[in-house]
Amino acid sequence: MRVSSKFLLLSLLAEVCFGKYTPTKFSRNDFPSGFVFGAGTSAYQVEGAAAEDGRTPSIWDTFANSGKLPDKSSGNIASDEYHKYKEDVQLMKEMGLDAYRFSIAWSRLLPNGRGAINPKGLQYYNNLINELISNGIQPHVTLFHYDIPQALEDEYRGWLSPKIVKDFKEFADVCFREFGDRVSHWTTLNEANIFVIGGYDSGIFPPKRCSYPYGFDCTGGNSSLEPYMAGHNCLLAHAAAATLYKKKYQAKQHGLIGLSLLVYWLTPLTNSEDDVRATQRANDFYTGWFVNPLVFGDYPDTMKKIAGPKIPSFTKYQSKQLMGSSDFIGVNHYRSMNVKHSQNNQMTSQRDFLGDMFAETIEKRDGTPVGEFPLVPSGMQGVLEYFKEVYGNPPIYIHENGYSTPSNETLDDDTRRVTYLSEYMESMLNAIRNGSDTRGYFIWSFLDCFELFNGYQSRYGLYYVDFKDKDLKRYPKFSAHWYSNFLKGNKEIGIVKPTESPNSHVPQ
Ligand code: IFM
Repeated sequence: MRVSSKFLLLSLLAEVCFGKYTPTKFSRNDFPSGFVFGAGTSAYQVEGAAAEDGRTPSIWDTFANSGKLPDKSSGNIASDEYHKYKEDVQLMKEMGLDAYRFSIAWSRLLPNGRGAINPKGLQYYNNLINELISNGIQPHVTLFHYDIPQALEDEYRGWLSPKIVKDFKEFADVCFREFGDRVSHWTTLNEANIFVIGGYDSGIFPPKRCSYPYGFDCTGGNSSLEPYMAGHNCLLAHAAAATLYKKKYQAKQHGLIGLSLLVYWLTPLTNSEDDVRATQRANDFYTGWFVNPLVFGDYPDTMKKIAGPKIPSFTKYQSKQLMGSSDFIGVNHYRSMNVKHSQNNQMTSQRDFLGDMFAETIEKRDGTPVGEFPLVPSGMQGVLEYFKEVYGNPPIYIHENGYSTPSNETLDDDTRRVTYLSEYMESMLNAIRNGSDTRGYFIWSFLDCFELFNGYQSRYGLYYVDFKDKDLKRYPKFSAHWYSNFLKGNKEIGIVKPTESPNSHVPQ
């Protein structure tokens, strides 16, 4: 049975009237003027059409098509946004989004990683951007989201080679030149820190490089060394692209450019000096690794001391280039961790990147039952205030924040997502009221899509996608209605407290 949006809205209103929910304590008018609310996706996770119109594989295609994910799925079809972008933009418009955050598939635009532009790829992104603009939605574009062209991985091992800097800059140049007249916000790399740790230390992400015992089923690699090399090249590639944008395009295109990271809120497990120090180290290794070079021009001292010669150094020129390279930091925040000091007696050269941290992280759940996505809203305020205090309050966009439910989710499971989102947004508002320069918030994800860890086994979307339906029909979840009401300034229907859920189901 397909349940209409009207039905959902009515049940939602009924819940409010009969007192099952309490109204949200804030409305969008409480946010600074110009604050941007949106939702996001990434190319490989939604586009599909993986082998269509001249696109070539990226490392993510290779990773997914090796059949290693729990459900043996891939993004070959995904949510088919390549063909359904017009429909999706209409849904965004109905929802009232200010902005859509999406990424450009490098290998769709430049199938060889460099050189000839694929005209069909160019056409697709022009169409998507034009459709967004003509519906009043700002495009916030990411250049790299886990999907380097396989051609460059094969040629020189992608992010491990300094050659990537020139190729990334060339790809960025094409994007700025072709799309920059309509794009207000560019992000060079998505979650650079976690992409590198997952891809080159534990090997759980593409390109699956790691060394035993830090990862298994590795495609080759060295977990002690490669994360530092790949991270360094990511920073230099970001700096090269951002400098190009600032010199050649920014004055006429008036956009902004930044880099995004996944940021945990880290707190010591106990008050012991050991745990407090371990927390600072963990912050430096996870976040400072990228943010210190962007703000202060160099890696954190802790990292340099512990990693010694494993961590490359910047020239004076590189350091200067990095410092001016980001107009904003994109923060992807989902989870909070307690940190415990851990002793590691291995020699530096044998320890992996995570071992160099001398810290163990333990997920904080604040009472959320195991099996459910943890709800620790104070983490959002914690992260934003950390940036304010440690990094001099740089402009921040929350690029991702969202709630995952299992794949057998029905629309009526969605009250927990609404609780999560509203409480994290309230926490963000508290940080803004305390002076944080946070300028935008994007829910991950706009619609259900192919997930990094587990294919279609979990769902983050505001829109439910029926992956069993050949048309991949989209259905608004309860959270889609909730967000839409919030965006339209309707305070009363901003639901906070979950009790029972509306009894609507989509076909399974
Ligand atoms: O789906 C991912 C996204 O690609 C990167 N950030 C985390 C999301 C949820 O796991």
